[in-house]
Amino acid sequence: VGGELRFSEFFSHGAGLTTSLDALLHCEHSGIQHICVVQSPVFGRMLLLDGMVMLTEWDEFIYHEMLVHPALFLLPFPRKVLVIGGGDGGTVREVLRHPSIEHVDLVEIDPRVIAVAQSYFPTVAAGFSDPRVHLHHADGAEFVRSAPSGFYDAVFVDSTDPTGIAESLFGEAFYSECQRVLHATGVLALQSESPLHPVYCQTLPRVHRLLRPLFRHVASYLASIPTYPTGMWSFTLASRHYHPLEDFSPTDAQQRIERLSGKLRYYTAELHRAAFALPGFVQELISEGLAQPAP
Ligand code: AG3
Repeated sequence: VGGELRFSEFFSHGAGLTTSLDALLHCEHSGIQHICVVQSPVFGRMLLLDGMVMLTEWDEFIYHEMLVHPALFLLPFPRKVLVIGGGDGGTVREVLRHPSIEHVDLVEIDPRVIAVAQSYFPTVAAGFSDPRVHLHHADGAEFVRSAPSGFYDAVFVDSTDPTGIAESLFGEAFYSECQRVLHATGVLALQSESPLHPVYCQTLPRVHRLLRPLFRHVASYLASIPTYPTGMWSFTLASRHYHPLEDFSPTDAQQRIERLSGKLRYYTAELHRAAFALPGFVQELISEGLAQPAP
């Protein structure tokens, strides 16, 4: 329609997400990637990196709560956390809700993402001013290589898709460094793309193949994130010590949820268990991937 602003992200052959836009608020090339902020009538402000939706004001709570809380409620007393990527601050915001947290390292390769999030998404980037948070402008894969062994209780990988700058964050060497920097009872949680995506559905089985030799327990769970490609999103949790369901106490989690700072909108103690129940095709995707020889 004449002059109307629109945004689309296609995951395949013209299939994907489209919205009209009220405004284009910010656009730049940071030297690493295109960073844009647009305003949509339903999704609110949207953060786009190279034309891909990283978050929207409307549904970011789902992604950030589900990346963080299944792992942190599995740990009885999480204190030290590493976040790789996540320059918008949403993951850090969720981590800081837990009163036991003492130290958070955030490693973001593109400082412009942090700056743009601070100006346009103040409620998402809220945690950056907290004294427990330490920002590092570095490549995540390089940062973990030089981090001390056994230091972190939890590591979160809040990456973009497994291509370009984020590719190393889906590799064997990176995962083995993540395991090394984690305490023996620590937990790794990462976003593992959509099991319905025509190309990136292979990320989930690949992640299992790479993590199984490193961690005793590896399990994935799902959440619906309507503004991400296909709307169905997977996360994967790995630990040498804790089983994501057998070692999870819903009554303990419920008591801790009541003591969190702020109110959760998606994650509940019941949902923790429910999210790990995988549809048949996702179970098959993972087990077929495990049957294949390592790439
Ligand atoms: N991490 C990006 C998820 C991948 C979305 N992919 C896409 N739109 N093609 C989100 C960062 C939020 N902290």
